Formats: sequence, C-alpha cells, structure tokens
Amino acid sequence: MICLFLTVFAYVFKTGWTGVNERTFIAVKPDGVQRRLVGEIIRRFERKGFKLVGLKFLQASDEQLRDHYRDLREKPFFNGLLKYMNSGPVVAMVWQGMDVVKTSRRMLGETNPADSLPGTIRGDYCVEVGRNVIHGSDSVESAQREISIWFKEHELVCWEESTEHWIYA
Ligand code: DAT
Ligand code: MG
Repeated sequence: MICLFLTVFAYVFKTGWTGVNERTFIAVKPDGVQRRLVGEIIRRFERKGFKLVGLKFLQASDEQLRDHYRDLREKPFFNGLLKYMNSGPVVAMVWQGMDVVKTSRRMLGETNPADSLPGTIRGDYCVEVGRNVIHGSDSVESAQREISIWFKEHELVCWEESTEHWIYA
C-alpha cells in the first residue's frame, strides 16, 4: 500500500522517490556480461545494503540506447558507444536505498577506468573508457528518466526487506 502511494506521489509530483526510497538505474554493459561480472556487481550492491527492486536481462534496442544516451548525441564517440552497448545483452537493474544515486557512482568509480581507484568497480575490473563495464545514473533526475526508459512501473517490485532494521537506524 505504501509503495503504491509513493509511486503515485512520485508520478504526480515528478519528485522521484526520496530518503531510503531513492532509486537509481544500474546496468551491467555487454562487456561486463561477457566477462562474467554480473554476479560480482550484484554482490557488491547487495552487500552494501541496497535493495534490488528491478532486474532484467535483455538485448537493448537502438531506440532505447539513443534515448538513454540522448545527452551525448553530439559527442564524437556517440556512434561507437551505441555499437558497444548494442553488441550483446545487458543486465538492467534498479537499486533502492538512502543516497543510492551518489553512493553508486562512488562504487562505480570514474567514467575512465584509468582514473578510477582500486576498490571501485571500474577501478578493479576494466581498463578503457570505451569498455567500462557498468552504467550508473548521475543524478536523481537522470535516474528517474532512465528507469522509465528501461522498466515499466509494474516491473518494479515493492517488497519488505527483513534486514532493513539492521541497515537503517
Ligand atoms: P558515465 O558512464 O560515467 O556516466 P558519461 O555519461 O559521460 O559517463 O558517458 C557515458 C558513456 O560514454 C561512458 O560510460 C563511456 C562512454 N564515454 C564517455 N566518454 C568517452 C570518451 N571520451 N571516449 C569513449 N567513450 C566515452
Ligand atoms: Mg552518464
């Protein structure tokens, strides 16, 4: 019931979910899938204490990718980026939790793996910017936009986590 209320509220007021209900869009890119990093990436988000509310394995369409990366359409690497993202299946996910957008970006590392510290996903598992294994939304607004590109509302699962009281005071 509370989930339904929050969803309607977020939709009507275009606020996005906030506090412990903040959501972000995370995707394991085709290289991450090919390199068997899906389990490791999910493990990191689970262990951190974030809650998985959406998950799908799919071959992204050209239209979906153009929409997802529309802010980058003028960049010289745009076509290469689409080709890369279209080169195999991806794992699309929605994770929820307090400050999940900002914290996920820190867990990912920098856009360029060469600038990413060891301990971050890009710092630990990749080398080049054109093969940086994972996507994460860069703001709450982008997260809302990206989630709506990749998931229908009914595909996101509201569920009660039995460990919530051990994660939040
Ligand atoms: P991020 O994925 O960290 O949010 P972004 O939104 O600036 O970075 O760019 C989206 C993706 O585009 C990025 O993950 C990899 C690719 N990309 C960015 N800059 C690039 C560059 N200079 N050369 C090649 N690919 C690049
Ligand atoms: Mg980005």
